[in-house]
Amino acid sequence: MIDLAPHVAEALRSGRPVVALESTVVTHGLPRPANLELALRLESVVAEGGALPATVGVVDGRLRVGLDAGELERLATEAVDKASPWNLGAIVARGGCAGTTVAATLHAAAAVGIEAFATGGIGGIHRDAFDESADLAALARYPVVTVSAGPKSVLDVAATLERLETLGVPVVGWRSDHLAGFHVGETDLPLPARVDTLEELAATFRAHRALGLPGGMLVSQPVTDGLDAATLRSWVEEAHVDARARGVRGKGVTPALLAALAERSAGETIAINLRLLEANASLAAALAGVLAATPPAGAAAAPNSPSPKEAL
Ligand code: PSU
Ligand code: MN
Repeated sequence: MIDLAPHVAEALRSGRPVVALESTVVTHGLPRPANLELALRLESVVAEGGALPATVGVVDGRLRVGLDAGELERLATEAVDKASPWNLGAIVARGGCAGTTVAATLHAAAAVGIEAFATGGIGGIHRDAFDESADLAALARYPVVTVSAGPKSVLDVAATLERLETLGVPVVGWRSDHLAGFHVGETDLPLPARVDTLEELAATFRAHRALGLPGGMLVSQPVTDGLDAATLRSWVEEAHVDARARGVRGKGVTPALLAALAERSAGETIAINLRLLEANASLAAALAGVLAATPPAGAAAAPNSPSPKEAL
């Protein structure tokens, strides 16, 4: 039931670096037309970083890995669903279209053997009790490295980090000691590990897997020139008041909060979101290069795997 684009299949077969990209950020995370521009831009950033981009989404009842430009345009411009593991089967069964969340994208990436994935901010624990993103369980389950700017700033970020610890998801700070705060560069929450080179990043993931530990790893990359924490906090408070007043529930909560933040900040949160998405795609591409050049012990190195990119 998973449609793997032939060029992505070929790249994976020959051991070339591939980066998965999600599409809920396109369908529900950003306003039009910035969403489509961003989708195409992220693919270019991954390609410039020496890896093949594979954007994941659901089109006419098929879970597709490696959407083409026409499919991306449809997802960016049509009213489509938001697919997570709990509704993915239903959307496929009725032949629908959807953006895939981090959780659904991780499932697809793992199913086809993609090890590197870039998103903006991950879902996590909301302030309202029992609203916890399926992203957390998926990070704990699928052997993929997710590059993010930390949990989205509308969340209870400290609780989200605690849950990642409970779930045994390694959270690695990219050139930073504290968890990235999505729209703010760094939070004051210390991380269990910091790395400063791509080789250390790849080695950390390989060690996690070689120890027989399940699931993936979360890379936390602070955005440059993020918002001041106090300013953001006041906008987040207002965004929650807005969402509560409108009675938003369930999978509508995250998109509504992000839209409210964009309005409060006169678009500044969107500009930061676009910037961190590009930075994460670039880091994921470079990491994919190193992972392709250093496959796990036991797996044969690809004959023509590229040398790791040194630019970062
Ligand atoms: N990152 C962004 N913007 C987004 C998302 C991530 O910069 O809109 C999406 C991801 O697809 C993530 C989802 O999986 O938001 C989380 O939604 P929820 O909180 O309902 O699990
Ligand atoms: Mn939720």
